[in-house]
Amino acid sequence: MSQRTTAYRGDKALAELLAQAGVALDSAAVRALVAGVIAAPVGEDPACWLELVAVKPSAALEAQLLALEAEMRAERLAQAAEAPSAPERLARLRAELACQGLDGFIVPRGDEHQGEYVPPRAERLAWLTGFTGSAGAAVVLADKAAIFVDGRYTLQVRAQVPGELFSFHHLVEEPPSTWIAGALGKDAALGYDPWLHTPSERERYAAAAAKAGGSLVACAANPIDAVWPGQPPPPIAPVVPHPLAFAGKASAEKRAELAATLAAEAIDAAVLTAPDSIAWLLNVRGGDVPHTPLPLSFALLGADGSVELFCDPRKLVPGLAAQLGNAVRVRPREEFPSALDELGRGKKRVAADPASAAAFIFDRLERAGAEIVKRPDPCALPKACKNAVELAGTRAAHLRDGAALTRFLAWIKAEAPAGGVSEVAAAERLHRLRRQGEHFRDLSFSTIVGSGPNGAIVHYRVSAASDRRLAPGELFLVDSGAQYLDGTTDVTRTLAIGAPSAEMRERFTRVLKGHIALATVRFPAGTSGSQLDVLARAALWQAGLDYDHGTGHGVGSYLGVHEGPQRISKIPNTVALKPGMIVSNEPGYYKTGAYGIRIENLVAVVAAGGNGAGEREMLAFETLTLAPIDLDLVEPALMSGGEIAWLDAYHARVRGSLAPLLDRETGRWLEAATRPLAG
Ligand SMILES: [Mn+2]
Repeated sequence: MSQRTTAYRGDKALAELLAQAGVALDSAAVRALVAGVIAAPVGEDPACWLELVAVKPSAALEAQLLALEAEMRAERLAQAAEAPSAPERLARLRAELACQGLDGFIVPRGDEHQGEYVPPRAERLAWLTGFTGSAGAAVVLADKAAIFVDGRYTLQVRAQVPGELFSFHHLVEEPPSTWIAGALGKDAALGYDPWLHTPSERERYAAAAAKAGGSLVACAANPIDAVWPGQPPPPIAPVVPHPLAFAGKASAEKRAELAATLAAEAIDAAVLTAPDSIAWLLNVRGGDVPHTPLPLSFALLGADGSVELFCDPRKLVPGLAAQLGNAVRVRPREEFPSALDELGRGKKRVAADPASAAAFIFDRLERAGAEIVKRPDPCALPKACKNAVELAGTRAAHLRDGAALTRFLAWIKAEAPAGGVSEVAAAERLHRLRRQGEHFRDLSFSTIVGSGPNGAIVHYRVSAASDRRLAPGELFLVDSGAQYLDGTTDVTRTLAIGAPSAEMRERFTRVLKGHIALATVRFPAGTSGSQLDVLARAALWQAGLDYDHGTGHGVGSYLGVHEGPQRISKIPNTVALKPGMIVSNEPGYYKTGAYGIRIENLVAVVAAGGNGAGEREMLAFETLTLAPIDLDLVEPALMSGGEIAWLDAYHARVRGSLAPLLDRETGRWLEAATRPLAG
């Protein structure tokens, strides 16, 4: 027990304090609220939720609320320790399925928003199987069960999931639909939760079930929820305004512009299911999932620019509803299905995005009589094209982020060769350095620090078990980023610890050549990221090398570190790169069992300028990220004069921009680390 923590004095004492403060909630309501609070991630300000109870709680009330929270967290841990065993969990699910007349059930890793991060409540796959990876699925039948993960998680799934209960399969090479087609019995009913699948996923499963002679059946309620004792409630993190000083455009203006596009297509309403779209449209931010300031919610945008926001009203900080204005009506999340019915009864034309909206929504609209228009989320493209204020914000955020990263890199280069730095210690130090920056709110994902062979594992996450010390002669890869109020960052640097081998220098330089080719390209308006992807790979291809991940993803403005609709990838993508879009430029090279290399900067799409004689509108990239690229790994003989000039100019810019933010010692280190290669 920390000495600062007061003991909880009981519900009666709390009720008295609440009454004294004029708070309308009773202690049972406060307990329900706290249950939601502890089902959300702990942010930089762990006490921020107190505002949801009282604007200015007395010291005594504050202490009791925090004591209650601590007590409930401890209870939750104790409960988790007493969770039923894996065979018991599977047996309970099978019994529940039998009760519902089902012969099987599909358990995806996902929530109602099909997002990358999910709240604890939606971690059904982890609860059932023990597998905690970020992607995967399981299928449970009466007599067998299977779990599907991709190449990242082949080892992890075997360590976490009992092989006698689940067979292991590759998510892509042997997907659940293939397994279902072979394993489901004739006339069997395979259940699924229509909130957790898009219509196209559902079609794939339905076809697989039909192939086996069975059928796919929508469950009215998720059967896992029925057998999961102590399943966390939906998360409650404060939804706060995102000030105009950072957002750059008022919500009313965004809504009016989108409304005009809907009206032009004779669409009455658009269903918004992506919380980042809703956050952007309403200029609000939340904290319901890790590393992305999302308010989990749904919304309906009307062709008149009005919005119905389906969100737990307890999450809204005082005054937010007033700030949203009369055109934004907050309704409880539970009323969302009936609002879809209302649209159907009115025979409305309703837009929904088949790539991200749940099958439930399409079914409900259709059944109620709505005319469904399948189109991309109307917020996705305008959200991706940052306005001038957002771009100025991200530039400012990148200065702070670059200074923190540079202090970190100087430290690693000095300390690691002696063998005194572990991956975990490195990640913690970088977090501490970033936290000192103005407007810091969170990391934008959990830091990837990979030394030696760990660097070759593309989505490596360090754990106590895998932690290793950085050693001379190895490469060290650090992929990290932060959420600042004015921008989201994502940057990867690869460092030589001690002296690198000639092969490491050669491979690194090829990755760098790809990075520079993409950073310096000029391209006509209308070009998509897929058309540019080859630039980042050509120098590797020449040597018979490649990397198995995308080259660039969109990045939000104090929102998701991964966002669409644009991307730079081998996978076809027809979305044109437009001015204001932020994408990553992150080619890499990975030698299994030995080392990994990645060089990642964020870039913004800008008008190319200059070249007035040109006939076409040309675009280019402005590099946003400011941090030195390790010259110990650069082989100048492999580079053209133009490439060397780019690197020198970039380093001069890094030095000039960051020097005023650095202490003298780090400044001196940066001076040397960014010395020009051209004489
Ligand atoms: Mn990235």
